[in-house]
Amino acid sequence: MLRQFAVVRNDMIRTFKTHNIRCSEELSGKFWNVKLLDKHEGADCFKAFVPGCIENIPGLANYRGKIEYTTDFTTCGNTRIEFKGVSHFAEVYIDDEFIGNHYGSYTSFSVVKSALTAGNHKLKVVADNSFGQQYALDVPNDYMSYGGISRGVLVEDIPSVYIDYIHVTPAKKAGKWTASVEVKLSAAVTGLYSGANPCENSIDKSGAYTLQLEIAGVTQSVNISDSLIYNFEFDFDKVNEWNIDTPSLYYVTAIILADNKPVDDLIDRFGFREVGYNLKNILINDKPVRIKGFCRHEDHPEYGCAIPAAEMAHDLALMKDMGANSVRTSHYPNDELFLDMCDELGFLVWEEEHARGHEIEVMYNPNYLPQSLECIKEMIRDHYNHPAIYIWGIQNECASQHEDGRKMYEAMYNLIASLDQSRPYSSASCKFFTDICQDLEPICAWNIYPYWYVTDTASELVEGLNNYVKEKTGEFKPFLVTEIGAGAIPGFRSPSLEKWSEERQAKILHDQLTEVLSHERCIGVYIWQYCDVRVHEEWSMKRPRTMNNKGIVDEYRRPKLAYNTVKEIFNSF
Ligand code: ADA
Repeated sequence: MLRQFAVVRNDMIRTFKTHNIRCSEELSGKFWNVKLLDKHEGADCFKAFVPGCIENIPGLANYRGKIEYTTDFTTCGNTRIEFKGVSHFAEVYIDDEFIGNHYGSYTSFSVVKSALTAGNHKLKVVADNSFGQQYALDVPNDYMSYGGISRGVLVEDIPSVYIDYIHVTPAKKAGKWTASVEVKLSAAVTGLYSGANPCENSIDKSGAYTLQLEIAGVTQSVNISDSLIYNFEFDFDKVNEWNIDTPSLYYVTAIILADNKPVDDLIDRFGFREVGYNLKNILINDKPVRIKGFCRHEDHPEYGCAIPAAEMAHDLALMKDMGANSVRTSHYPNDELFLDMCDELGFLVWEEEHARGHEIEVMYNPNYLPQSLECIKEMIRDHYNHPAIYIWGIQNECASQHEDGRKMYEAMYNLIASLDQSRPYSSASCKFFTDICQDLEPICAWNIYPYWYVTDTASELVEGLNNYVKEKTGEFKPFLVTEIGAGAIPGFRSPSLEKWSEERQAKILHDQLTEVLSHERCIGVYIWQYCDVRVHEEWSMKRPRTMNNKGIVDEYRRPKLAYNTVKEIFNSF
């Protein structure tokens, strides 16, 4: 039995309503009860706002261990609870019954509990941000691995058969736009659903179920059988394309009707755009775009990785003010709310799965490849429809020089190619002249730091690495600089341009960006990085303030001298 009305309040989880029929409420956006389960100073139990990071609770900046969150919710029967991100391991209980667990801070998972009695029930989540072999992707790193329910939470009433996701693949054929749509259904069976455990329960065919799909005023229907996947093909006479200057968006709505009565729905959003590339540009609907972007961590001194919507919008405003047209989600899938904003602004996204700087010893952890593949599955399942995402990235600066590393890269690329044929993929490499994975990827990407880490000029590095790729693969390939930059301690001023001064950073960025964007075989550049971010103590001897200080703005988004330098250069190319 479903509630007679759809309560939809998820305004801080997506920038648009995802249901008109399914009763879906935000469980985040309020205080939950918290109990610390590992050693710490101060109180054991208190209330904490969700979403949030435990490290932003006074006195808990360095908490490592388990955190028990509890809250209650009301339902009428089959209940689905979706978590957009729990850092970085979650065990989920409903009325103290263990439902399942999930590893991975940056991708969503859901739990279903069927046939709950109408009324109030208890939800318990035990989050864990400790390090260990069982959490292969999280190590003390050059960014902060936070703890807590760091993204939104939704509670929903679902019927016995519900809509799991909708994937829309737009394509231009003979000058006309088409859309191939895949809708996946699932049965409301108790369990935890994730990349490794997708909702693949057989659905009950009793009753006349129909699946109705509507895009841009065109509607198609199909009878539901025992299949979980339904494919539709649409042709359109005239639509508005999604481009970076005119980012037109369309909704797609799927509805399940039982005996002609709507019992479930899902609304998602997409844009009519195709991604291409050549040796000079990324092509969006055949229009050339030179990438001018920033690498951005989800990090803020007051919010940790649980960045509120207003700050996400402010970050995008500053990046656009500096003349950027793209952001790289270094080094993990981002909050879907941020991606919605990028879609609406026409701000291109290189989105990447969770990995930074792992050598082969870390990659040999038996959990590493399975957990990386699961992150990729969940990233693409959740973010497939975002037109702003033009490329999927993997394995930032991991062991791409090693034969066993190559095997894992190949497995990840094969998975991406099986899930999404509409986008290219790549990996940001620092293995200069030793990388053996460049033949696996359609676009080659390099992290270079001329005038900061190395004395080579930017031109020499771009020329040399282009030639290396040609030598290894037999051809020049589209070449993207995925990181370039220098450090500056905010407020350290030095007329003699001492290293770590703001003047020195501005000078280095000027030279780096001018040379890279002047090179004919470079399709674009991402500055490392947008803002200063907190790093782990283990990095503090190389990171003054225990921060990565290569931001063009500091951690409070206050501009450094390089801000105007970047603005001048980005706006002159
Ligand atoms: C690498 C890495 C970044 C950051 C950067 C730096 O390129 O990909 O995450 O650590 O170095 O600041 O040195």
